[in-house]
Amino acid sequence: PMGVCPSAIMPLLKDNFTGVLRPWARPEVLTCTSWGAPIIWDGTFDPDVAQQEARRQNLTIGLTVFAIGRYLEKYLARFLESAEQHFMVGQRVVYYVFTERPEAVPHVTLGTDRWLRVEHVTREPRWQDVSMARMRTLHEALGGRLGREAHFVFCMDVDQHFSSAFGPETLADLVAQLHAWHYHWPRWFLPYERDTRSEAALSSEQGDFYYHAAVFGGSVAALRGLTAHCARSQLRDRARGLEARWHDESHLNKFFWLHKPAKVLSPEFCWAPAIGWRSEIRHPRLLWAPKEYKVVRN
Ligand code: 2GW
Ligand code: MN
Repeated sequence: PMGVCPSAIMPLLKDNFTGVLRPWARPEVLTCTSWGAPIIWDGTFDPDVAQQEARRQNLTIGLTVFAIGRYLEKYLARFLESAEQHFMVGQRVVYYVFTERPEAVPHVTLGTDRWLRVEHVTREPRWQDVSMARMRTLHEALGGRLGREAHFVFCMDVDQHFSSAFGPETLADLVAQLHAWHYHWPRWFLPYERDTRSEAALSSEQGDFYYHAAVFGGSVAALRGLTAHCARSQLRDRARGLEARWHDESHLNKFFWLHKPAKVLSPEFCWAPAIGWRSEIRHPRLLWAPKEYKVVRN
């Protein structure tokens, strides 16, 4: 859904972390949602304003990532090393790595006021459950030390790496990521769960965008609500013998339909190089690793 921001909601496109946004700087893409949330594209925000505002608030930003089974050796080191180069540089950052093998977590040299905590989790036998169990584990972590020490948290997949600055311009109470493969499709075509028996179901008249579960974030309180909703919905589906089409991502999309994100990140913030060149993708910040399902899925 491309188009220029309706002028009636332009005055709302301002937040602490971005100052006054410049949605007109990118007339070829949609820079705000129908409910007035900014969609952050390269050129529409001032990273220095965001940086100063985050410093002024003396924020601690959490970044959670799961590395279970072969994903640990395959992806974790590059994810963390690239985050050191590009994720919230200049802010206080705490990484939370969830794994069943804490001793195998690679040593990564951290910058000043950047911390890494390793949390032990048990491994789910089915791969679908490895992904879905994250919601419950995150909910518990947000209710514990992570929730006490961070103001804002991003939750990410590990099979990707940062390629350029991912800074405090991305912060808001509830943040959703446009899915690189689906941002330009009409909504009836989006891969939402359509089985009306599922808690994740969306009808053809529902859904704003298709969001990617590889990146979501927000305040601790908002993420407590998000993770509780998704974990509960997954359990209810399971009790009825159902599993949503894209697992936790389907439930996340239902949550964001019911609770609109305060900020939306353009696909530049989580880009899939396999898509190839697109004129509107000026400045990718996080890149998917190539999919090697046969190697890692069992
Ligand atoms: C998951 C699926 C198949 C085989 C292995 C795994 C797996 C995932 C694993 O063995 N170990 C592991 O740590 N994970 C974690 O779950 C890891 O953090 C990974 O990035 C995340 C999601 O799995 P992933 O990246 O293989 O799934 P994608 O890239 O196809 O992701 C989308 O769809 C998923 C649901 O099917 C999730 O919603 C994910 O957030 C989406 O990006
Ligand atoms: Mn992934």
